[in-house]
Amino acid sequence: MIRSLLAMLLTVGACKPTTAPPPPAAAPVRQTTPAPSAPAKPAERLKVKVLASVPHDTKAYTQGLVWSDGMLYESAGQYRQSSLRQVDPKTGKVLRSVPVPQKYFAEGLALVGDQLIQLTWQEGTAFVYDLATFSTRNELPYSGEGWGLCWDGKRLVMSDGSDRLTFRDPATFATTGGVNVALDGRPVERLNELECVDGAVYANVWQTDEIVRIDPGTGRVTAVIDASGLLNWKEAIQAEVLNGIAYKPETKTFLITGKNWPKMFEVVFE
Ligand SMILES: [Ca+2]
Repeated sequence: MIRSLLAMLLTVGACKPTTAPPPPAAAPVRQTTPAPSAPAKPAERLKVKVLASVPHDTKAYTQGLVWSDGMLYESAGQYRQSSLRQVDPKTGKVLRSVPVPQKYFAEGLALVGDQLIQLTWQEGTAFVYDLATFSTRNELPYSGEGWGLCWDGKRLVMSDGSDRLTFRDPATFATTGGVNVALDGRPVERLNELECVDGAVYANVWQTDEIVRIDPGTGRVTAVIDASGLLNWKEAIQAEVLNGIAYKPETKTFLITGKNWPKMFEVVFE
């Protein structure tokens, strides 16, 4: 029995090919270590194309600008002059204005549902207003400076004058994350007024005529928009810096202005 089994195994063994089968055609060499990351695509360089202009209150030291349902909402700064305004975008006329208490310097503005949230510069207080009545509903504390604010549908995005964007819960104002902003690897400081648009964040860069478009997932600046030359020299003498971006989803256009500017501009970036 054992002998016959052995004989059978030997026979099977003898049937095996004596040489190994040829290797399959050589497969392309796969890198086992990650390739060096490709250099990030350089930021786009865009310009502003003006479609229309309307008057803007030169008394408004614009710190926040928001579009909603055919109306503009504006936060104006400076101590003893700060206010929350509703502005007719067709005429620039201020339809409503409520003063902010004198000890506060109002800053960025965002609309969350039926509430407007207004930052203050160094006072660590965000005012929450009822959109319909402009009455103050709440005050939310935070630490650090307040500059720009926008709402991306899920979270507030806030700037503080540095290269940092902080994400916040709209109900509690608690920090939920953040990102540092860089253009071609270099930090972009002095991020000011913000606008959240389709997953991107647009930011004025304080004391420049530039607006940057930021990927808030990585902090990378994906576009630099040159918004210089909007005012003529006579207008520019009286005006402070460019600040204020609002997006009109109906027309996919932007409204931009500046602190104490005599005009607002409806524009596209291209
Ligand atoms: Ca804005």
